[in-house]
Amino acid sequence: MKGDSPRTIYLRDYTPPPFFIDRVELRFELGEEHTRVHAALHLRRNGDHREALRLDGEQLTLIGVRLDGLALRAGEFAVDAAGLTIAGLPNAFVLELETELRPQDNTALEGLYRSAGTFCTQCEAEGFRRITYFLDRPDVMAVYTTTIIADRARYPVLLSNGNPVERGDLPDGRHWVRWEDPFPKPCYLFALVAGDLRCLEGRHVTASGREVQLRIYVEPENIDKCEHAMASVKKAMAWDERRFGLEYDLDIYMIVAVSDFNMGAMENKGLNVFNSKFILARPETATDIDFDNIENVIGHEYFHNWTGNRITCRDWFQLSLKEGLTVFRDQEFSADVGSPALRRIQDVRMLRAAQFPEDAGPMAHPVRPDSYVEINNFYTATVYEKGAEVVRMYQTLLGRDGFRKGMDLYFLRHDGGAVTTDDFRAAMADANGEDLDQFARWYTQAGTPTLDIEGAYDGDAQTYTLTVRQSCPPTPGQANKLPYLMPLAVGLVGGDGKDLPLQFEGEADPAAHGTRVLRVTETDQQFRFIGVPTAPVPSLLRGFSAPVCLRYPYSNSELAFLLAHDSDLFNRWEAGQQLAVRTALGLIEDRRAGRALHLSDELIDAFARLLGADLDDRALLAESLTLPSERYLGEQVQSMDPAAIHDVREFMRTELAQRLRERWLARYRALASEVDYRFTPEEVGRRSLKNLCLSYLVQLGDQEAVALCMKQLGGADNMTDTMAALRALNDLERPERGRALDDFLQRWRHDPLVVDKWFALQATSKLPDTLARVRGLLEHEAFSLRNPNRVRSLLGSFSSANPVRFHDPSGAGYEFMTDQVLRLDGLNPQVAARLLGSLSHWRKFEPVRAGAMRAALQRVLAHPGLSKDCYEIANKSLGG
Ligand code: B3K
Ligand code: ZN
Repeated sequence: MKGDSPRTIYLRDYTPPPFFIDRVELRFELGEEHTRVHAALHLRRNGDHREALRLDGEQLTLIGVRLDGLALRAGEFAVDAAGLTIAGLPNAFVLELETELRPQDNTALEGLYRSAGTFCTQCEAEGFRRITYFLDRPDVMAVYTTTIIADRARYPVLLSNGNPVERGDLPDGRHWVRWEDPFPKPCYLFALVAGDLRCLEGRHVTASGREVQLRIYVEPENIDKCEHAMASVKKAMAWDERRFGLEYDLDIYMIVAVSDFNMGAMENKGLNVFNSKFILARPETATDIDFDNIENVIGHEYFHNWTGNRITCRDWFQLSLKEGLTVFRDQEFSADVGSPALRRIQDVRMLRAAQFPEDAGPMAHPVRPDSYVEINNFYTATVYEKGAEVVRMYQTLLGRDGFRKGMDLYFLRHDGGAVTTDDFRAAMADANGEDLDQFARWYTQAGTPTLDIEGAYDGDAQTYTLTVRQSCPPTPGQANKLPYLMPLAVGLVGGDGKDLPLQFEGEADPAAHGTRVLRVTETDQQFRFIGVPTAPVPSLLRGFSAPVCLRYPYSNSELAFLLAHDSDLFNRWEAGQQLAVRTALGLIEDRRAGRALHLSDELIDAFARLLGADLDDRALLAESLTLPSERYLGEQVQSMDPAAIHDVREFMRTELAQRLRERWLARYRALASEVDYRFTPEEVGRRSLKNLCLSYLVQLGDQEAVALCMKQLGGADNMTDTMAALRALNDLERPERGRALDDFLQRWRHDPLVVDKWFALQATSKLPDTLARVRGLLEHEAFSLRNPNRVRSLLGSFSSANPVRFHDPSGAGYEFMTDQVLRLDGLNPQVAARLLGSLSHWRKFEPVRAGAMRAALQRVLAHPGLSKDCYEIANKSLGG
């Protein structure tokens, strides 16, 4: 970093905008060399202050400024690298700005840029200031009219937010279209797209009978890959009407898929722009997971129309107001249209893999952060996934109906506004007559709380007492935490495996058998149940009712019991995971002490029982038979040695494979099917269990298992089975591996999303020479640092999904990644900063690796011209 350190922005400094912009008229002249933007901003002073107007603007060439029609001269305004200042303005006026841009050189993919031949925009969080000078903050909301002028042949499709109102041709071969968006919006929701695109059309009739045109725009060769996306849009629209009474509000809903995109997708009003990865799918090119992700991301962006667009954030500290809430909504959507337990398990896996480490590391921040250097660094698992857990807790505390009442009041009060997480909490509290003041700590305190629970049965009194203690570790800048208000869902499981009645002292009747939500508010609290006939096994934190770490002194046999009987399917899965974690930690200790490794019968018996039982939910069964990830296991130890964790997990898999070989094989054979691909929960479950069996079988590396893989590879009519076979081969040092990868590339080299899979496979191979191969792949003709998907598939997969190779004790993986981060930082700081995040947890590692990671971070920090994105990650990781 050279010069001054970038400035920190604080929530406590928030002040309302000194000016409002009520109306914006934009005219874009898109060109191959230069793009001209003409903006007419209708401004109004907020209050009677005399402050100068300060507009944000970056990387713009200013051509001219006019005030109420009159051109301003050089001395009448001041321009610097971050914006434009004009003093002595009237109270209401029209400011016209002419700027020039070079979208073709925009490699940061913020503002207006080009992806393949298409012009597109990404304005959240602060990209609009790269289009024109503006009050680039979400609490400034305006109505927009946008005219796009471009060459008719190259750019037949010209799109912006709202409805098309006029169009025409120009004599020079160009044409133009004018769009009007009647809904006031912050500039981060502005979007423009111009290109040669094909469109899949559909329609949706809302519950109240309005017809909405649905249009998915893609590059011509992808038009046959949009059916699933279209079906997902319709499903999402109908669900939001059913569950929340929310209808779409414009006549057209458009989605555009582009191949160069920094993240997943963007909810621009009426014109969502998507990473093509979350739109394009055919069974031959996309896996079940891809199909599932498409449905979720489409749901997510669509749901933003109400939670994000109609009601937006006052400032970027409130990001979770829209993101946490919208993630919660997309989780509920896919739970309702699929399997609730499955989705919950997947979400909790993800929370523990990504958010818990974040909360325990140097970047830990509250769901509502109180400061940032670069807001793009705060689109985090904490703001999104923990934020969703916080919203879920309202629902668990208030009940589904109470939560819906809170949502209704939130829309009633704030539709059209830019508000805060406190406003959301107030709506939930007021609609239910509840005091939720203490709940605010979920927004202000960082760190993952721990619940230490003990249970005591008194056979004479027939009571069962739970003692619950909560604590939360210190995080950067927050040494002491106050107790949280949290819902603790519990059940008591009797000896016969059935739930016992749950009755508190002083209650006339027992509540129905099943689950009760306890309200935890104190550091130390007791809950006594009466009328408990036999000593129960407690089932705690059912459905993962709060985002905490739970500690309860279960015996292994109690865990096995819950795994077999718990009526709460989430906790059934969780019991198996805890049994596996415990086993793994014991083995890690044995390995460290030089003892021979031996896998206990308890885990093998539990797996054998699972494999024997014919549960009809095969997807859930596959989840239960999947060991906790290396990353999650790593979080459970003090001084992490990724090689030890890898060896132990592999040892467990090999033992399970060997000891249960016949069962895996029988299941695999029974699940193989000749029917054509269908994306239904049953079929997805069948494939996931079948492919898990295959992965265990291949763990043994024998000829028979390899033959099964080759057969599956040869016969597969879908990418799910193809990838499963390739993934199984991918860790084997055998000639079949190389041949299969070559054939795969040969067959799919024309399809970028499939080529991404080819890169990712190689980056995640456990073979010892993986780093050398990854290095070699940087030179592959299909690799480009300019395409974020490609970068994520090669470099992101290597650093985040291949711990044993990335964390090579030599430090070579860190050196390599540092070089790539610094190269990328000059092109695309946002994506570079994400990659750099793989080094930030250095303190968690054993001393040799920790030292090498730290040195790598120091090298980044010392780099001349470092972006503020990477500066913030490196600096905070080092404790600055
Ligand atoms: N709101 C966008 C994320 C924008 C990220 C900017 N760096 C996508 C989403 O959460 O729906
Ligand atoms: Zn979102």
